[in-house]
Amino acid sequence: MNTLLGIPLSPFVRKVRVVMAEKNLPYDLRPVFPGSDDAEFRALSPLGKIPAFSDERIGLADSSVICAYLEKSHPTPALLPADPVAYAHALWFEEYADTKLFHVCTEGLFFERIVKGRMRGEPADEAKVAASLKELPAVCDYLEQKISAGALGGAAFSLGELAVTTQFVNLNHAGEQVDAASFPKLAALLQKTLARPSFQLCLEDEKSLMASLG
Ligand SMILES: N[C@@H](CCC(=O)N[C@@H](CS)C(=O)NCC(=O)O)C(=O)O
Repeated sequence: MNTLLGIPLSPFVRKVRVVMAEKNLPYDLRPVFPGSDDAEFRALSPLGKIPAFSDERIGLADSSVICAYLEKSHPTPALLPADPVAYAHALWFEEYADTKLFHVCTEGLFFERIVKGRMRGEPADEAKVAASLKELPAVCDYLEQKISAGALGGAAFSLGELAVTTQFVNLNHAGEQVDAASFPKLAALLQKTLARPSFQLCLEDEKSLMASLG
């Protein structure tokens, strides 16, 4: 049985959940917070980061490693294209999302406003929030250009679009939206991706979680 350890509001946990939904793989979701000292979690994730994953063959940490494993072990439908250029683009946008978008959308906005502000009742670091909001247009502009160039948002849905979109979900949870007037292609890509049943399943769960935070 596939077991995923983590909490649904994490963009990296969502990334793996969407991959498993796209590939129609059943799994148990075990709620584990980042940094938990749960022994089974620590054995799978020595860095203490979520998600962690196990099945009957292997235990793993890191969403990119887990997604790569799922792609090899369950190749259909493919989320990494066969064409070398499209393959490299998908991997690059996964990397860009996991680093730059994570920094702006999740660490800078979601963590400050939701994790600190609403879950922990601590004041948000407003300087960090302001710096992330300042960085956001340049990040959106970069993605808009890449969509125009055909590197992102092509006909076949890939891990690239998936990884980008999961970070923007955290931006939305933090009360911000992509400016559709300035970045119409990016806004359309996100809207199309979020409408997929795989994302909708996650968003349904997350709606009640966000509402429970008050
Ligand atoms: N590269 C990792 C990043 C995972 C990650 O940073 N997860 C966050 C939660 S969204 C975490 O567990 N943070 C705890 C920490 O950094 O100690 C992945 O793709 O899974």
